Amino acid sequence: MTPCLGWAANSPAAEKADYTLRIATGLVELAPGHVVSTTLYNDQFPGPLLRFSEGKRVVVDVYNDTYTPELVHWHGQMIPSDVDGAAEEGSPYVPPHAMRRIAFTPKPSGFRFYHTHVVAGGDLNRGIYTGQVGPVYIEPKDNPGAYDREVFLVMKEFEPSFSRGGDMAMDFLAGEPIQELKHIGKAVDDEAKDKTKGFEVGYRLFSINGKMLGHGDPIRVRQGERVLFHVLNGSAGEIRSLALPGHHFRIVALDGNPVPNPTDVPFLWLGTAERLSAIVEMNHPGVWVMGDLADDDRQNGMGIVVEYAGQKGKPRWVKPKPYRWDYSLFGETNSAPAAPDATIEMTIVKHNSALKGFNQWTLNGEAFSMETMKPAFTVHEGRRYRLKFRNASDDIHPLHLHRHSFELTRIGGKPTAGVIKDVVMLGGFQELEFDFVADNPGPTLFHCHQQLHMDFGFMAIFHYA
Ligand SMILES: [Cu+2]
Repeated sequence: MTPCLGWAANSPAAEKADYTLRIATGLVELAPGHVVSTTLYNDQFPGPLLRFSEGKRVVVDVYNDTYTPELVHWHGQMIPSDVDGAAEEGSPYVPPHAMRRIAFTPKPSGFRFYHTHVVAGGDLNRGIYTGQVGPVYIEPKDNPGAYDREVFLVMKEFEPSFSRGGDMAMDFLAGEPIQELKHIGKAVDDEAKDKTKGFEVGYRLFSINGKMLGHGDPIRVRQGERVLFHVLNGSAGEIRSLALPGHHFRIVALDGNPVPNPTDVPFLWLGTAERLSAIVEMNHPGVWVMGDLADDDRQNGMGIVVEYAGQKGKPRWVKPKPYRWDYSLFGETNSAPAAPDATIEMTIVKHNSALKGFNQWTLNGEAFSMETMKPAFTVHEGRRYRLKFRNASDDIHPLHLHRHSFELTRIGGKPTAGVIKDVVMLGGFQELEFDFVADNPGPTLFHCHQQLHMDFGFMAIFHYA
């Protein structure tokens, strides 16, 4: 018999909760002239940093003080479906003005996070458009600790609105577009009745740890210090970059999982919901803007000041030279991944403006239906599956698999091994392959983490036979 690790109840049991999360509307003072009203965890943004210990069971009471049902998803953890926090997997909602107690055994160790998992659709006051995002750190059983201290950074936009067309960076991923995928995309565009592009979401205000650039405390460092940054892209749909002029980032973990080949990069790229852990050796004294490469976004708040001890003056920004973000850099150089037992192919297609001005997304010709929640794929426990994604759209998709980690096996046209993640960016008109082992029975959601994509078709359920 499988031990039951997760359980849920509507009334508090005799046991005391280890953590309490309270979902309610509140204010975030991003800067003195910019106080936003949104839904928060424990009246703060980001939500409190929850430090769990790997393998030590936790009890969390989730209070919902709003008027709508909510869900807290434990992103990147291998826990049962009923506590994972996705309605599509059968997790119960936390009803309005009610409490739900959940318990689970956190794993694996590393940098994870929690966030709401409700459908926002066209409502920009729902889902991850709100402030319902918080970091989780699961302490490993043993910690190598080759750094002096840790700093957690949550990158997040506020004040969303719809527009036609976006301005997101699209050409920074390694690999080239595939002609056949371009042809599929073009054929779909040509057949569409509506030729206009669907809505995209833009933002007015940007922040790191809930403060616009220049308005929070600077990160104060000393020369020679090694700082381990844990960076989370807590956006509902934006891709973020982060540079610290004159410094390199040594990538040590992706989505909380140590990489086989820690490598220096000039700056970071993070798709929606991705996490990066990187060590920066503070060897270039000054007062610096650590910020996003997108000038508008940085000027509207997406940055934080790094100040060396004894240094004064206006924070300086220097735009770094562009380079291609290549996940395979961090992978094994001399070994191949294990062979899969089966391969599942998914072709991703965008139907411009097909749903009242919103783009509709299909996987192998089918848009996910919230009404039927029909599982799309069946897996057998213990088997290894290779998922092959073919993106017939020009958008970058941060692909996310719940309750399992996956190993990248091919990306940007290159084979790789050993990079373990739970979100990965798939480039426009590109292909990508990852493997996962079906080792956590229960309904398992797969979706694009771009809220606008997942809400309009880009989801599927894996069901264990
Ligand atoms: Cu997407």
